[in-house]
Formats: sequence, structure tokens, C-alpha cells
Amino acid sequence: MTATPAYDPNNIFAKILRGELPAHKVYEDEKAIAFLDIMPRCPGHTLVIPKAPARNILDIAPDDLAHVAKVAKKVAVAAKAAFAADGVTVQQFNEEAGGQVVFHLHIHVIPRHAGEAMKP
Ligand code: DGP
Repeated sequence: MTATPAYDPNNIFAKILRGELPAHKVYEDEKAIAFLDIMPRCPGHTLVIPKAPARNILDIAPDDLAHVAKVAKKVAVAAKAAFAADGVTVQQFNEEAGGQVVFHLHIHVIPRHAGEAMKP
């Protein structure tokens, strides 16, 4: 088993949080933001992230995780309506072996239409 590395403040989402990189923000509060994924797997693919410096589910404080989950629910409801979707896929990856590419915790919220394939 590999030890979980420390949080890297130079990851892309930390730069978005600091305003050093642009993002199309769709939601913000005191503890989280949501913005459109740059490589959407379906139209409306949104990422929800905590403002706290958490690498993934393995190191995030439980209260920060609870908040980001609440925001993911708001975004799911809003995105389903905005994109007239039939359903919503919610995904979250942890560490390279778990499919994570950007090492700041994020929840994928992906509006889905019946019969429409999701890009890999
Ligand atoms: P993953 O770590 O595997 O859960 O996926 C990372 C996601 O982040 C992937 O869907 C693409 C997205 N992404 C990567 N770089 C950027 C970026 O600079 N801006 C935005 N908006 N999304 C990004």
C-alpha cells in the first residue's frame, strides 16, 4: 500500500481557486466553488471543489466533505433542469490508482440524457 502524498498547492484547481487560472464558475459560497469541466464528458459536466486544501477523500476533513456533497446536490438539481436531462452521474476519484488526475478533491456532476453515451 502506498502512503497518501501531501497536498500540492500548485495543482490546477488550487490555481483556479486563487484566480491564477480562468474557469467558468457556476456556483460559489464561502467553502466551495463549482465550475465547468474543460473536457466535458457530456454537456453541462461540472466539477464541485472545496476551498479547503484537500487532496481527495482520504485527507479531507469530514465537515468539508459534507459541505462539498451538499453543493454537489444543488449543482445536480440545477444542471438536470438547465440541460433538460433525464438523470445525473456523480463521480469522484481518489489517487492515481483510483482514476484521479487532478489532486484537489473534486466531485464530477454530469447531466445525462436517455440513450446518450458518456465520453470516456
Ligand atoms: P479526475 O482527476 O480524473 O477526476 O479528472 C480531472 C478532471 O478535471 C477532468 O475531467 C478534466 C478536468 N480538468 C483538468 N484540467 C482542467 C482545467 O484546467 N480546467 C477545468 N475547468 N477542468 C480541468
